[in-house]
Formats: sequence, C-alpha cells, structure tokens
Amino acid sequence: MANPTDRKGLEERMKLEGRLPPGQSLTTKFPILHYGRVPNFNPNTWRFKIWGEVEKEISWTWEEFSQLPQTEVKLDIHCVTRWSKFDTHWQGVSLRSLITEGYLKLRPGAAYVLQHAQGGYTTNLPLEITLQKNFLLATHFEGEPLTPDHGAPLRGMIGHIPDSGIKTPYFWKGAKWLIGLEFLTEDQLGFWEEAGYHNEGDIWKEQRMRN
Ligand SMILES: Nc1nc2c(c(=O)[nH]1)N[C@H]1C(S)=C(S)[C@@H](COP(=O)(O)O)O[C@H]1N2
Ligand SMILES: [Mo]
Repeated sequence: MANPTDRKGLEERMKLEGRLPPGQSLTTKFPILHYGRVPNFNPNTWRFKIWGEVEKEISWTWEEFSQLPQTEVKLDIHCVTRWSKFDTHWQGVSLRSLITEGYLKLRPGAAYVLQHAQGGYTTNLPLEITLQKNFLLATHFEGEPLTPDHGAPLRGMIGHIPDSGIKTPYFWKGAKWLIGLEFLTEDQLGFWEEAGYHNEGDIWKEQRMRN
C-alpha cells in the first residue's frame, strides 16, 4: 500500500499538471461505490440489448459480445464524492467503432443515450459524449476481466483523457453491470440525475448537484 506521503506527492504532481479537477483528491485505491447489491452474472442467460432510435434492435449473448472489435483506453476517473484515480487502463468495445464498423446503425433522431444496468440503475448522456474516445463499454481493467464489485462482466466507462479537450462528466455516468443502451430523441434523467445530481456533471465546472 502506498504511504500517505506518496499519495500527497502524486496529488501535487497531478495538480501541477492540471489534471486534478477542483474539489477532488487523489486516491491510489479503487473505491467501490454503488447503490444496491452486486448482481450475479450468468453467461448463459446474459444479454446485451440496444434499442430505441436504432435501425435494428440488437440482442447479443455474452459469447457474441466477446467477439466484437476491442479498443483500449487510458482514463483518469473522477467520482462526484471527490476521489480521483489516474492513469487507469480499460479494454472493451467503443460505441463509435460499433457504428463505424457497421454493427449498429442509429436513426437520425438519436441524440441521447440511457445506460441500463442489471438491478435497475440507469444514467444518461448526450450521444456526442458516448461517441468520444473517453466512453467505453468496458470488460477489462488493467488487463484483467472486471471483478463483480466493479461491474462484471460489462460496464459503461467514462473518464478524462488529459490534453484531449473533450468533455468529461463524473464517474457515476458509467453504469456497472451494463445490460442495455437505449437511444433517445429527448433526454431522460437516470437514477442519480433524477435524485438531484447535475445532468451534465462536468468535472472541471464542478457540476455535482443540480441547483
Ligand atoms: N449499476 C450501477 N452503476 C454505477 C453505480 C451504481 O450505483 N450502480 N454507481 C456509479 C458511481 S456513483 C460511481 S463513482 C462508479 C463507481 O465505480 P467503482 O465501484 O468501480 O469504483 O460507478 C457508477 N456506476
Ligand atoms: Mo460516484
């Protein structure tokens, strides 16, 4: 375990590099945070569905999902409860690649995406953010399959890529135990957004709660 001095030192460095958003502190751990309990994963019955503003609905088995083209990304993650974790490595499927490689065709009206998790958690994002490099349908963390606590077998991942200039919301906008994406013409609030969290949740603007 890193001693507190290391933590402080790393945090100072991230601050100097402009990578620590306001009101955040660095953690070297990986906190586990969710509402409710960890659902079971049964690879025989698990399905990943895509519906709404799409030309053709999708329902993939775990085996089918596992054969989709893979993408890797390095992200800084920022939780609204004020911890940040830097340089985390993720592997999975990018939504953009599903579209560019012809697996998924959206209707012209698609403008928002609602992530649906096993257990009922939902969270919403504008389509344009889910098509950025910092959004991933992630199956692996640091080269290993996700653990149940962190969302196995699949989670929505959203984090920051330094110097990318792209928009980054807080980490609640990535649903663990992800089982569906619903494409919408109008925005629809998710679980925490409904409960008063900010709808955009920009980490640099400290958009934590809706006023
Ligand atoms: N299904 C589900 N996904 C969720 C949540 C949740 O309660 N349920 N919490 C969110 C919040 S608030 C955070 S900070 C991250 C935490 O992910 P971690 O437990 O892997 O750190 O998951 C997000 N995804
Ligand atoms: Mo969070």
